Order: sequence, then C-alpha cells, then structure tokens
Amino acid sequence: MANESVFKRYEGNPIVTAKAVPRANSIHNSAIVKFGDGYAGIFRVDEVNFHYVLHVGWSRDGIHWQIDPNPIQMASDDPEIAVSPTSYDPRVTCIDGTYYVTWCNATAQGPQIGLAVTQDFKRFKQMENPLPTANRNCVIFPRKINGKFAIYHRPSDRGHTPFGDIFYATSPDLIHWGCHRFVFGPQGGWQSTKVGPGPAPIETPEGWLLIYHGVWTSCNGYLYYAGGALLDLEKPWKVIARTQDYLLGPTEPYERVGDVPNVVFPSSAVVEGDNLRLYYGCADTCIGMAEAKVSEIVDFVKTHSF
Ligand code: BMA
Repeated sequence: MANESVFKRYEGNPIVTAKAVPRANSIHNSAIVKFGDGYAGIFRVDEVNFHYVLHVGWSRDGIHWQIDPNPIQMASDDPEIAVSPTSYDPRVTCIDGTYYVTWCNATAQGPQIGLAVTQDFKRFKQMENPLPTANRNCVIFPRKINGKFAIYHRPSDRGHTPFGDIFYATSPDLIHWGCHRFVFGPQGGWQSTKVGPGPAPIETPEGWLLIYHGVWTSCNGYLYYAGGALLDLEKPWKVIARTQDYLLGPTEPYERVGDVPNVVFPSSAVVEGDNLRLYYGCADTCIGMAEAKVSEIVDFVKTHSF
C-alpha cells in the first residue's frame, strides 16, 4: 500500500486557521481528545506579538471549533511553577477520566517541558516540570506501565536543534522520573536529522503504535514528516518495527506554504474503533486532519520497516 493511501486528508483542510482567535498570527501544533459528547483541545496560538500561548477549544464533531479567545491560566500549589511565558506544542493524554497536558515552555535556560492536570478543561493544575532543560517534546502513555506513569520525550538544546532521539522514562507519582531508556534516533532519508514523539501512543495487540515526527535537512532548511513505529507493550523502549517510508508528508499547498514551509507536525490522534483521526500542524500556520484505519497503519509500519 502506498503511503498516501493509508491516510486520507479531510477534504475541508485546514480545519483551524488563525481566524479562530482574534490575536492569532497562526494556530498549529495542537492536542485534541474526545471529551464528553464531543471533543476538547489545547491549541497552540502564536499571537501577533509572537508570544506562543495555549488556548482551550471545544467541538461537537472534532472539525468545527470554538476556541477561547483568552489563553489558559494555569494554577499551581507553588507560584514558582505556573509561570509559562511562552508555551507551545501541547499533547494531551486521558488516563481514567483525568487529562494530562504536556507542552514545551521557552525559558531563558532553553526549552522546558511543562505538565498540568485537568478534569474539565476549565481548571488546570500545573505540576513540577518533569524533565531537566533542554527538552522539546513529551507525551504521556494512556495507561500506567508496570504500575508507573510513562512518557516518551526528546532531549534538545537551546537552538534550532539539529539532532534528536526519542527516550522513555517512568514515574510512580508524575514528579520523580527514572528508568531512562533510549528508544530510537534519526535514521536515513526524511528522518535523518531528528525524530520526536507525536500523539500519545496507541495500544494495539501488536504493540504500542507511536506516530512520530521525522526531520531532514535540505539546502533550504528542515522538512517535517509523520512516521510510525510499533513498540513492545511492556518494554516500550524496544522497537518492533519502524517506517522507512513516511506516513504523511508535506505535499499539499497548506503544508508546503506558511510561516515555516514543508511541515507536517503530528500532535494528536483520536481513535474510535479502528478509525484514527490524526491532527497535525501544517507549515507552522494552521491545523490539518487526516484519517486512517489503525489496523492499516500497523500493517503499513510492519511492511515498510527498516
Ligand atoms: C520544531 C518545533 C515545532 C515546529 C517545528 C517546525 O522545532 O518548534 O513547534 O512546528 O520546529 O518549525
């Protein structure tokens, strides 16, 4: 099966643009989940002064969105924690009715992962930052593994990081993190510069399905693609298979042209039965959606692996 036939883009793409928020320059890498009778989302809004902030949004169908015009105000037991001047690239995971939000904060010391918990998408309690600076991507697994919370994350540097490997870590309490394991790194072609975790891993009978971003460096800058990997259910740092061909790449005009051209940045996936909706940032400008069957993605990963 050719890669472009696994995912079918929504014909009304892009589904969210800067028009959804008055002060937005762009709205892109965002996290969408099922919530109640519909959907909720944490949206990355780059404002017209180029502050990056997170906004909550609501939708009946996952396509048409009402986004709060004001950014999220996090609360914390410790006033030193809930200080997020520049926040971007959120992920959201649901575990037993509680939603865990992770994102990246730009700080003077470099990119820093933030973590907050919500039940209702109205009140957010920010916790201690889970990882040392510098780290740019972090996503929580949708269930505990061997009794512990688990994440995939990607250590970084302060700049336009020209490298990036995916690592695994666990925690008994969301505060103390250990069991750090290397998962996989760049490998040839569209994923030769860096890789990073995308949406929360999806549990399948054949392993965890991780949709991730892969980057290569052309003479004109970075290009971002979505790939897939299958990982061991109990030891998720062990790779079972990993796509040599990308699953989704920047080929449409709204993925090619924007503030940062040629970017498909997978950031959330909503699974219902065998159907998966992938939400992804397009050219750091707007949000696209594409659908696929989980079983077909798994089959593609296995048959197009290194
Ligand atoms: C990465 C992140 C993403 C962005 C991508 C392409 O480093 O900052 O937010 O989509 O670059 O610019």
